[in-house]
Amino acid sequence: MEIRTDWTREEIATLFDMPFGDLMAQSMAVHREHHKPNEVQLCTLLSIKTGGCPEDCGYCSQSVHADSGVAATKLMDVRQVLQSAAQAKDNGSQRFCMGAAWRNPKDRDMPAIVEIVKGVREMGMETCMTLGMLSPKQADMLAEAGLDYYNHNIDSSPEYYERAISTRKMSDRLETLDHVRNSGINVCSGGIVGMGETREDRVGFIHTLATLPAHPESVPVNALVPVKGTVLGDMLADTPIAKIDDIEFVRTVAAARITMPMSMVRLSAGRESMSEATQALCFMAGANSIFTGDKLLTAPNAGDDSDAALFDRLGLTALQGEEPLRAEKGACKGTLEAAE
Ligand code: SAM
Ligand code: DTB
Ligand code: SF4
Repeated sequence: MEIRTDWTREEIATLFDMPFGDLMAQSMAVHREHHKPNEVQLCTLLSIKTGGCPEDCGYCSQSVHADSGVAATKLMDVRQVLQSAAQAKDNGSQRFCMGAAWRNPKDRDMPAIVEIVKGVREMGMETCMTLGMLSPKQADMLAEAGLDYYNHNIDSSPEYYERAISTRKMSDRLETLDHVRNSGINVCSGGIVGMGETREDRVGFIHTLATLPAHPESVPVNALVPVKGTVLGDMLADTPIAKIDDIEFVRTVAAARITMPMSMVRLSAGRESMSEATQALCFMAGANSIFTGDKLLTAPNAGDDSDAALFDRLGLTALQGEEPLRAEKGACKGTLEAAE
């Protein structure tokens, strides 16, 4: 099957409009062709610098513009981060993802960040960081330290983006993704569903990702965790649009799987309030990665006990340490032959 980066919005809208059973059959077929269908990657998330972020993302508890009660911290001590990473490894995590509530890292932060990447890699886990916007030089420093993935979400359609965030543009986001790609680090980019956006926006969101010059190796699909004191959390609490319809969420996962066949699709934030049946549909539709543990960055996560029980009931197992899909192999670009 050809890996395409020339999807049109119309084609993606057609996927969203399909009878649900037909859409599931198609996404399951694509998933089974390219991935082990019953294996799910386990990732652990750690907030290494929480709160006090100058950006005004309407969904985020860590923005200084939100009144969410999240206290701002300094960058965590390197040793403390490495201790958490060791614990994650013991719990079976394959990837350690670290997030910082920054608009961008300052150059003075880089030595500690580099030390963290090297330390976690030495433990034999894949490393992922999300630190905000990067300069080409910072991306190169992270690549040289051995960072496997950089997470930087496009979050929604270009049209909806500026309704959710005013302090930066979608083009800033795409520029950082370019720097990451050029440095040779694998790209992790996805977004949030359930912010009050329309289906057209969800189509535009998938279209933007699926028409990047190369697909992101990881695509996190978050369901909005509505946090009190954030613009979107409060808006959703006060209006009847409320939570995203479960079937529409599964359709978004299926569209990601079909249009970006080689990518890991991560069922990210929002699982804590998602039924087991909906999560099962997401895995069937092609999601093959989750965050484990009972906390995301600031919000609660499903938790290891409930995940173990769910995996048992669904016959899912943890994906075991495979080589990361390196960007230079071109696995998510061009035809499948290019990946071999
Ligand atoms: N500051 C960095 C940035 O924005 O890229 C890194 C951390 S930021 C918290 C990472 C991602 O988490 C965001 O891009 C967004 O997709 C997701 N996120 C943040 N708050 C969320 C919420 N309340 N519900 C769902 N996803 C959320
Ligand atoms: C992503 O797409 N989801 C993760 C990760 N990238 C860094 C973050 C989810 C954050 C959920 C809200 C919170 O914990 O504050
Ligand atoms: Fe800052 Fe990232 Fe939260 Fe936006 S999503 S306010 S950039 S921490």
